[in-house]
Amino acid sequence: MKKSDLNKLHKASKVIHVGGHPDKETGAIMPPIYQTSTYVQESPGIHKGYEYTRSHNPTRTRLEECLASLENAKYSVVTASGLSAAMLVMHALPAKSKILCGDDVYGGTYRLFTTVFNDLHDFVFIDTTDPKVVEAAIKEHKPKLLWLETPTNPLLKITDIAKTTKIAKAHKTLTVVDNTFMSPYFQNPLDLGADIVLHSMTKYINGHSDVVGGCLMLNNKKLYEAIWKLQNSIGPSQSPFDSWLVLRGIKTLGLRMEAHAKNAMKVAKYLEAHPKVERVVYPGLKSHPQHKIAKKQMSGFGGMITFFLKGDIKKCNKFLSTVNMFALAESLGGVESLIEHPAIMTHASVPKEVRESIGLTDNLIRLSVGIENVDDLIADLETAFKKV
Ligand code: P1T
Repeated sequence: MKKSDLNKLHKASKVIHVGGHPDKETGAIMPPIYQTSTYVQESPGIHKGYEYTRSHNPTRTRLEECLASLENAKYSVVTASGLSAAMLVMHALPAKSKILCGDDVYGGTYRLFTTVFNDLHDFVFIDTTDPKVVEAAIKEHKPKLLWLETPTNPLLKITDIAKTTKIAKAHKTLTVVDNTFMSPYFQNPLDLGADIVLHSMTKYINGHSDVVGGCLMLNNKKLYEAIWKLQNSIGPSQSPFDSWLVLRGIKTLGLRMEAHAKNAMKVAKYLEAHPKVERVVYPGLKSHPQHKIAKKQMSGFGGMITFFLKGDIKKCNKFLSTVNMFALAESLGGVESLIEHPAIMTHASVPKEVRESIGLTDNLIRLSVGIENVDDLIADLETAFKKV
């Protein structure tokens, strides 16, 4: 198929056909893993577009094409992890840039910004769910960049991407959206005005908890070239085998996301009705403070649920070590269900007083609802509730 025709396909077809063309040399329907570090040149500088795998690799190129088409982007850079994708964005900014960042982001992102890049840039953390707060902060700080995670990890707060990027654009502030929790299947921030979309491919995009990877998608050629040069100079490129695994995993993205969302809605409703639960946060519930915005900018509500157990950290520990089918582990977005305690696990690098100021308390439990039979998942939670 022609590239222009491929881009017109629905997402469920794009994940299979963009970057999924048969191998030209052999007709192999599955992409070869170009497990090579270098490429033979005809004469110095004359080659087939590939010189060295840190710079480019044909297996990774296929994945980049697929991802770009899913986010309606012209360009895509596939990296060795979600955090190395974030690192490239940080290096692409002039030193001493002011950066406004959402106050609830993945703990590793918070650690990257407040430790590794703290001397290079100047970070201000704000609640991005209120456009008025964003506008006031942009006017006060005149930032180069606004960093949004929506929904956030782990509080699932939602920022109105269209409204917020409009404000940022009016002040010449670039916006990055970490779209990991929605995957490109349920949300496309570039269409809503964002300049860069970031994903941890470790999560839904790969979907099988067997790869660490990240990616950036964007439409600005100059910015893309700057980011690609950084990737080539610093070296956090994804290995051909890992790119191949993601190409394999991404084929079922649509099916998986629909199943995650369907299960999560049932689990969220079950939790909301449970007497031992203080509060449930799921974008699909009417009780979610930004449910209307979620409906407007997302085509599904995803598979992540956060809930507050009635009781203290001891009760949480008991609950977390009693569940069986929900595996107690960091990460999310795989076919299997996971459960974790952000204060002790994924967000331990966020100081306790900062966690508590944003409502990330010790009785908060995060679920990544998998695609198993939902009755089995609910039965597992019920057994654990009976023990606390
Ligand atoms: O783990 P890595 O591929 O480097 O991605 C980092 C990252 C970036 N953005 C978001 C929203 C994330 O959730 C993550 C990684 N998160 C976990 C490992 C976790 O359990 O929340």
